[in-house]
Amino acid sequence: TILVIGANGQIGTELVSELRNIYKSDQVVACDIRRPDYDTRNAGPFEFVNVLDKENLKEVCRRYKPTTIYLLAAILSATGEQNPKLAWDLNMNGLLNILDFALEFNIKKIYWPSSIAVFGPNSPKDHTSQYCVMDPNTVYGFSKLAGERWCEYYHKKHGLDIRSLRYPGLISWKAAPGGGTTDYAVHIFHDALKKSSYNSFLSAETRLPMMYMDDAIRGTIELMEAPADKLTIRSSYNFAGMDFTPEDLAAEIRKHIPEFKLSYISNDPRQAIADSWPRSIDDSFARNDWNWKTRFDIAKTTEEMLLHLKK
Ligand code: VAH
Repeated sequence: TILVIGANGQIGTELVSELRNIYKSDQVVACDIRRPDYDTRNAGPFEFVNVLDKENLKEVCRRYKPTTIYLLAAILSATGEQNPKLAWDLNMNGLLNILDFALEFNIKKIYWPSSIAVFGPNSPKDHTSQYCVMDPNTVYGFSKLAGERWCEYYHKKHGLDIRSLRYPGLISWKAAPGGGTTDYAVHIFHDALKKSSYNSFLSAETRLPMMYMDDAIRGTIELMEAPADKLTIRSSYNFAGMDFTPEDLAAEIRKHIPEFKLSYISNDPRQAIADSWPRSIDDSFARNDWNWKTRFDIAKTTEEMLLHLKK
């Protein structure tokens, strides 16, 4: 069995569906602290799991004897700044609990997401490479960077097969994003269809790395299925799709909704977070090690988002 913890989030919702398409539905256990919305996914087993509750985790592991765990439960960048200690506790101790359970229950493979938020104001901004100065200044960012170090440590020291990607901002229509700095790139599509306008919390020229969810899910599963001996990175892989500014995205939306208007909010705290992150990412290790190739550019992403949200 496969456990997906944080199954109701933006990534989990789509990952559970895809894993249930690939494997038998009853082999994929969706776990979350909230009940899932069964209308939006293929039904299959669900368990209440809080990664910070070791007894609860142990009980679920004993019952299902998982061979693989995807740990997606986390507090993202913007929300994390409102509750720094809670973000640290969940992001860090949640991971440490799972790493220890993986050893105790002999779990074959673990997936844990990192983020481009591991980079900071002194990291190179363009084509940011896998190895460079990293000085993240959000709790989310440094919890992910510390988590990456733990992943590599458990791999080296205990031989644990743990795999990870540094996701860029993820754009999707099935489930809402969960309190990140890149969320504007999802909200903009909802508002474009609802009122032909959007008030952006990031400024016109803020360029950030982004990816369409279909690519993110495919890349995640490709990494999980890659032969272990091909993987040269056991912290977390740089992972890129596209990069754009709010202005670029508005221009793309206007190809479908010519009257679309974009305005800007000033002084939003998320601007400073965005300014500390890379504008684009060099993901050559992912391309070389396990043949990563993105499929969705800004035009295709815009088309898909508008099409699905309109329904
Ligand atoms: C956030 N979407 O904005 C997340 C992410 C690329 C950043 O990890 O916090």
